[in-house]
Amino acid sequence: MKATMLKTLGVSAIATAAVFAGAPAAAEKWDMPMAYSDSNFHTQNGKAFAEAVNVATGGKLEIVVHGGGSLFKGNEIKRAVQTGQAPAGERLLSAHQNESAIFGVDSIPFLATSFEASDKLWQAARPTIEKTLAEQNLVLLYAVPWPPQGLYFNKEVNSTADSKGVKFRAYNAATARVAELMGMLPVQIEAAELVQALATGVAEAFVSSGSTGYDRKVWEHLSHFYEVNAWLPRNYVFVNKQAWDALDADTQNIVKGIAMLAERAGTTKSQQLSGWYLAQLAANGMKVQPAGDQLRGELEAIGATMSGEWMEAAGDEGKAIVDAYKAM
Ligand code: PCA
Repeated sequence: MKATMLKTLGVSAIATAAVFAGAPAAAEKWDMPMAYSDSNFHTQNGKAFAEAVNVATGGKLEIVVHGGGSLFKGNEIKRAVQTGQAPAGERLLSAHQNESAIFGVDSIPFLATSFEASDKLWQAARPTIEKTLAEQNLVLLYAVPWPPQGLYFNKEVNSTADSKGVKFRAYNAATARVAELMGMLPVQIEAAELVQALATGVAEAFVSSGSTGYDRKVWEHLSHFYEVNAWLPRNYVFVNKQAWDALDADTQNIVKGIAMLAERAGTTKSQQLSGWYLAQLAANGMKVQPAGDQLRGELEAIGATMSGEWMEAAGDEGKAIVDAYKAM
């Protein structure tokens, strides 16, 4: 880390000096679509990352963030980057669980339920995720966890008997499965469309962090948030392989160094804001509380079922990640 940072700083000083000396910099511009709103902390962190790259490369690589699904919608971003329509992008990692179970490693209920555990799980999973993405023409830069996931409802829910038949907004295969196992009716909806879905009754409940509830002001439609701390899913930032290979080695080193800092900075921010988001939900009239014993017990049973299903789907690679994580 230290050596990389020194190298990064050294390279950045040289790059800046070259610009001031009027050396021609072959400028590269990367559009970077992101799915979540401009005010969201992931998007803010992505913008800080882009800005740092712009500065450190002396404008040689300019990254321009497009938040809120404005350039490509959340569910289009990965394909756009794979095919080179966008050189870089950010997406919820577990949204690709239907392509490969490995991508869902961060959405196994109750496997890693704190920031510390999430860091360890990511450390254990990262090489495999990196390899899987490389097979898909993608280079992984960094990943940042959302705060822990809990349940949003428009009524008091003390057990799965209370949630039967509820229309539930899912953001990946795991959240759709949670809904099914709770007797609810899952529908896949991007955060960008969440408010509309709640307003029109397409969805009446969902699972997410306090962050998304706050960003989308869901207190206008929902009344209860149950803290479950079920998992901490990650957003990840990635680059098209050809776009990456077109950068010179110095620029690649700068980007990698700043990506490491962005991963740390984003994770710290997520943790710092975690309690604040819940306080905001409460301040805006929501009842924020831990899931009751009955509901909690039922969710843990659902979690055990889903862990088994994931282990089976992810095979030896998945088992190796979970073993490595548990040994940490
Ligand atoms: N917010 C994202 C994913 C996880 C989270 O906390 C969402 O609801 O889309």
